[in-house]
Amino acid sequence: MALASLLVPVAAMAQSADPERWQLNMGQGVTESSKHAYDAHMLALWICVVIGVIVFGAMAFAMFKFRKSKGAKPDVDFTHSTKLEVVWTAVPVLLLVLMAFPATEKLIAMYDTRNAEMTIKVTGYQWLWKYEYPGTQPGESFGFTSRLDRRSDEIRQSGVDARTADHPHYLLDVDNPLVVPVDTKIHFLIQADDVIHAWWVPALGWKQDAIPGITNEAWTEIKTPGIYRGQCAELCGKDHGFMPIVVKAVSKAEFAQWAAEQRAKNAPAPVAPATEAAPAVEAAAPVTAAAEQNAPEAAAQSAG
Ligand SMILES: [Cu+2]
Repeated sequence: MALASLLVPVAAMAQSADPERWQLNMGQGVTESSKHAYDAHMLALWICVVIGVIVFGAMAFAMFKFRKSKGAKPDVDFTHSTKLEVVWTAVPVLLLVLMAFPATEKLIAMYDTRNAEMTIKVTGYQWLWKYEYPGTQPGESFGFTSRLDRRSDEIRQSGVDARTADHPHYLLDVDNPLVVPVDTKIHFLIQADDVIHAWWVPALGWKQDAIPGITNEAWTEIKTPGIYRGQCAELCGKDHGFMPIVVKAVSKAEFAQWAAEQRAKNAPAPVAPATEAAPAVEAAAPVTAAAEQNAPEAAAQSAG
């Protein structure tokens, strides 16, 4: 009973996409792309299992059936078998071709960013992420930076063993998570400002390099609301391990409300009343006129 009550908060905190202790297989994730990656992985895995059973079964059978104690004699004249060589070349080629068809189809789907409903710009910095939500109207765009949470930072700099520090998401938490709506095709534009980083959230099923001077694309459509964690996946300097990614997928209504709050926060300060601004304009005018008057003189001087 006591154990059960201990486990409940842990289970409530865990998201569908979080890895479990002793998990052997890859996670299924929460998007179409991650499902595709999982399916491709399972197809390859089962083909490997069948090959493994056949090859090791044949070896075991041969070793047991034709053993020396049963009077087996080695065939010292055997050099090669053309028939066998054709078979063991053709079978792997066929298998690879068979696997290439679904893999190519999935890869094309993974890069098809058409018909996205919204765009998010991701920029990698040493060592934080910047997220921008570009809008079509003035005042609609907003953005913010997302860096390692203070608690993780304190633990890592304190020198204590992090396993004793009681932080459920040590080094996998940020101050400002990337908030996205569920059931929405989101187009990502990914780049970097200094060195190469890589934006990677396993539950989304892809990883994209963030390269200075190049804008890479990706897309996602998260089906399940939740918190999905990832990390920079490109060795980008001394704090490479301290620039986690947290994606918070919420309902469309919740996202709209959050976006409105962000826009309000990002809005420029109210314009000063006209009575105060007017003298400044008047004061600027004579200066401009004087500059114009001085201009021919200055030009003559520099020519001379
Ligand atoms: Cu990085």
